[in-house]
Amino acid sequence: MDELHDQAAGLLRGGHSVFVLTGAGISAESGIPTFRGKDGLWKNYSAEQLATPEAFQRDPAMVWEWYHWRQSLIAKAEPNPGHRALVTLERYYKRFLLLTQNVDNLHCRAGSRNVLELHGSIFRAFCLECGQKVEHGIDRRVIDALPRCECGGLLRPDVVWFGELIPADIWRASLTFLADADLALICGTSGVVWPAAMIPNIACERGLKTIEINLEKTAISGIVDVSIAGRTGEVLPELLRLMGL
Ligand code: BV8
Ligand code: ZN
Repeated sequence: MDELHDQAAGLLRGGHSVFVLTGAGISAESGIPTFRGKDGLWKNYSAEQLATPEAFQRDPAMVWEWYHWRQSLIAKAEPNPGHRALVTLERYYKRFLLLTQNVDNLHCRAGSRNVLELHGSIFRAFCLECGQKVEHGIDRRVIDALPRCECGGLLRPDVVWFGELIPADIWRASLTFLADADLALICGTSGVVWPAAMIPNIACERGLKTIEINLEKTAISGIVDVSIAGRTGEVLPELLRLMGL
C-alpha cells in the first residue's frame, strides 16, 4: 500500500492543474450513509426509487420525509479529514476544480472554494409554481407536511433526480476545465451514476494522470494510473503528509 501512496503523492506533486471528482464515499466518515455501499441505504428504499420526479409526483410527503431525514443527518455532521485535505490541496495548485456528486454541502463547509455541485444541494429548494429558488434548511416552514413557497406553490428539493438533466453550465465548465487539466483525482464514488461516471474515462482518454481512492474496487480501478483501496479520510491526509503539506 505504501508504494501506491508514494506513487500517488509523486503524481500529485507533479500536477499543476488538478480536477477532483468526489462521491458519497468522501462523506461516509462524516456519518452520512452512502447510496450503494454495504453500510447501505436510506431506510428500505433505494435512491433510484426515491430520487425521481415520478416518486415526488406520486408521494411528495414521502420524498420530503426522506430529504428532511437526510438534512437532519447532514446538519449534525462535520466535514472530515478527507474534505479538509482537499481544501489544503486546492491551495497547493494554480488551477483546481472540485466537482462533487454530493448534495451535502460538506466541501463548502470544510472551506473548499472552487466547488461545482453537479447534482445540486439538499439545502436548497425551488417552487414548482413560480420557479423561485430558496435556501431550505432544517428550520423550514412546513405546512401540512409539505414545504410551501411564498406564492403557495409546492417546493421541491433543488437536486438533480434520476432521469433529469444535469445543469448544462456545470457540465460544460467541468469538461472545459478537464480539457486543460493534467491530473484527475477520483474520490469515494462507485462510478455507477451517469454522466459523472464518464469523467474518469475522459480523463484517461485525454492522457491525464489519474488517481482513484475508494473503499472498494470500481469499474475504473483497472484504468487509472494509481488505484488506492482505502478511506479518503485516512488516505488523503497521508498523501498530503508524503507531499510535505
Ligand atoms: C441524466 C442527487 C440525461 C439526488 C443523484 C443506464 C445506464 C447508464 C445510465 C443510465 C441508465 N439508466 C438511466 C441512466 C441515467 C441515470 C443513471 O446514471 N442511473 C444509474 C443508477 C444507472 N442518470 C441520470 O438520470 C442523470 N441524468 O442522465 O440525464 C438523461 C435524461 C433522461 C433520461 C436518461 C438520461 C442524473 C443522475 C443524478 C441522480 N442524482 N443525487 C440525491 O442525492 O438525493 S445521484 C446519487 O448517486 C448521489 O448524488 C451520489 O453521489 C451519486 C453517485 O453515487 P456515488 O457518489 O458514487 O455514491 P455510491 O454510494 O454509489 O458510492 C460510494 C462509494 O464510496 C462506494 O464505492 C464505496 O465503496 C465508497 N466508500 C464508502 N466509504 C468510503 C468510500 N470510499 C472512500 N472512503 C470512504 N470512507
Ligand atoms: Zn412560488
